[in-house]
Amino acid sequence: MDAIINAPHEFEVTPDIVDAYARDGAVMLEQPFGPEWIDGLEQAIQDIFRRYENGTYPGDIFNQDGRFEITGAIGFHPFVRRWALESRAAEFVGRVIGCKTVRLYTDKDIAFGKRGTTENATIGATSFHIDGSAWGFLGEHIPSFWLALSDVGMTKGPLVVAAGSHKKMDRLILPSPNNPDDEVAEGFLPYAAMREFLDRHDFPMKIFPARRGDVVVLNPLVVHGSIPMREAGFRVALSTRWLGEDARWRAAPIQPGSAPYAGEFAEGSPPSDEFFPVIWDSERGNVSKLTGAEARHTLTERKGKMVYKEFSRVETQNYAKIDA
Ligand SMILES: O=C(O)CCC(=O)C(=O)O
Repeated sequence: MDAIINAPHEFEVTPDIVDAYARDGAVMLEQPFGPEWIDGLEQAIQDIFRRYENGTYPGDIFNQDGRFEITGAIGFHPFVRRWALESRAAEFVGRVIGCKTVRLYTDKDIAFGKRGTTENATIGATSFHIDGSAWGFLGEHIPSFWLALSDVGMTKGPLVVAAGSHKKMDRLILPSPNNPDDEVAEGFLPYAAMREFLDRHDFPMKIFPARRGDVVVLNPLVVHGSIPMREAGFRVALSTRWLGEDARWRAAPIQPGSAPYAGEFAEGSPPSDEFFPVIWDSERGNVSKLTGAEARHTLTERKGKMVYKEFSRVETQNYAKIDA
């Protein structure tokens, strides 16, 4: 069955894609998966949402102001897990970021959904942020692999990226739910620095309207967010996180992203095989079955209530021209 799902689709990561990722910190892969994967993933996300609504989802879902976030779908749903471990996702990651070994950043997947209504369609935008400051690892090889599971056109909350911002991010700007009164660990800046950073550099803003099945790969240091929904309806994208070769554990006192493993690894150590099994390597291809990756998925971190408050927001629409 894997062969059937993977076979008819011959997507290849070209040198242009690799160059655009290195230059902009984000690149689109157009339709890299066969339709069976996309249909199955969309179905799985709908299943999860239904179970959440009827009270049988074992985790929790952030669901507020027309926006929902399903975390841990890989741990919960066999089809999503199968896609993560057996599709070409890990290979595409490795080829885009230039790594020979790719591991799953276990438990860090989030499906970002927005639901606009006719009364108030202008909702649900993701404020500008970088992903890297929320992770328990430091490194450039910790990309997000954002896969549209509905059309995410210009009016349906597309991603927007400050192109090239990853190259200027010498200290990591903390995410907006970080309390500004908390002490800021060495090497980080409070979220308040985001606006000043964007104003100082005046990066070109690149919007990625996507068709269902398109992927955007994001560097962990690139500033990105999404435009508000401007049309009633629904959009959803599954963002999975991966680890390449330079990721090193940092036991820094950092916010939610570094849990639940905090304290379990030595500062500076590479991802352990037990928690973050190798999914793909360039010589053997997909090795998830050999590395026991199937066994290593939990909803441990995600069992708690999913609530968060943003202390301040840098709104994407103040920087990206969306009327064109
Ligand atoms: O889809 C969105 O609105 C946000 C996605 C995002 O920030 C991510 O994948 O890291």
